Amino acid sequence: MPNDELSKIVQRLLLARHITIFTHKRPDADAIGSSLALARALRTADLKAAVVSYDVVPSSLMFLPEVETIESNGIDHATDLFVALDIGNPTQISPDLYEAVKSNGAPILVVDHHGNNPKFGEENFIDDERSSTAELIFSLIKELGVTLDSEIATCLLAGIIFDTRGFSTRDTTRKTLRDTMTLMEAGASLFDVKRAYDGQHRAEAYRLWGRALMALEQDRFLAWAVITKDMYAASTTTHEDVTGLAAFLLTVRGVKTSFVFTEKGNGSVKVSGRAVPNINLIPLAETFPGGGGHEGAVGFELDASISDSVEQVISKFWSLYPEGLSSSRLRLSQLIPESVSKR
Ligand SMILES: [Mn+2]
Repeated sequence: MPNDELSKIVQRLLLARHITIFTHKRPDADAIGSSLALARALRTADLKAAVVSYDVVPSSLMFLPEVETIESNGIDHATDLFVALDIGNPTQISPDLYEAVKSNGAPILVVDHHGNNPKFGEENFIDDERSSTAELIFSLIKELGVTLDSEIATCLLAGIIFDTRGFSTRDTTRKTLRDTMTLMEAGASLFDVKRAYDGQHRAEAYRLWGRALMALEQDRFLAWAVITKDMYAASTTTHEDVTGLAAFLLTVRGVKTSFVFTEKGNGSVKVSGRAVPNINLIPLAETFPGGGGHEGAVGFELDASISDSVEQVISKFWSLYPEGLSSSRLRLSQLIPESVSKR
């Protein structure tokens, strides 16, 4: 029962003298929002707590209260308890950070909502039916007996809104919406957080998306796009600017699954996959190195050329998943007027 796990976690937190919270590499709003909310709640309960991230916090998350308190220069020696948040697998932790955690040696408590979590903590509060780690941290903060303030509420609401893509994922439940209402009553602004969600990308990111979308491919209910090294190099984009394109491809009419292939500097190819409810991409992701995530949102890498990667992933996809209703193959790039597609 998750509730037994929850009370064990709370007991451990109450007995700790210095708690350090960390999350996955390339942290997102759920990772950072949940961490900041928990740290503030623990401090409200007169416990000593810090958030550490060796990775840069995306500029789009700078609106989060107390984001400036996140430490990037190592773990406090006094740490006697770690909390690992939103980490579906230890491979998603920055190697330097994980080494520092292990050499410190303090126990790790895991709070997460990824279904394939190997439970790598001494205690594990994991519920893959929750939309976000923020929902779990909300339960934890209630169990701690800490009253919500607008800062905690804003951080938790950010986790919920970003991870549910604005309340549009299957795991957005009535509980998610009830939590949202409670967070709004505590002072979080749905409008401000949703504006931050919608405003994640710079113009430069959309220019890159535009180049990728010019060559968008569709086969039945599958759509994919490619970002080559050259496209990447031609702009000043970063990983942060590519995030969101795969989810955007799901908005193409009739599309149920999407992939974005990004060619990296070292020659490997990073793949982001997104799917609508009832298509579980985890089995596909797990056939490739570093593969994992949620049913509808996975990532993995291939050590192959971009065209080989596309070929491998697409053929693997059709071998694992039933075909769609329509069998007609449509290349969207053929629909783009020549004068436009040559630009
Ligand atoms: Mn999450």
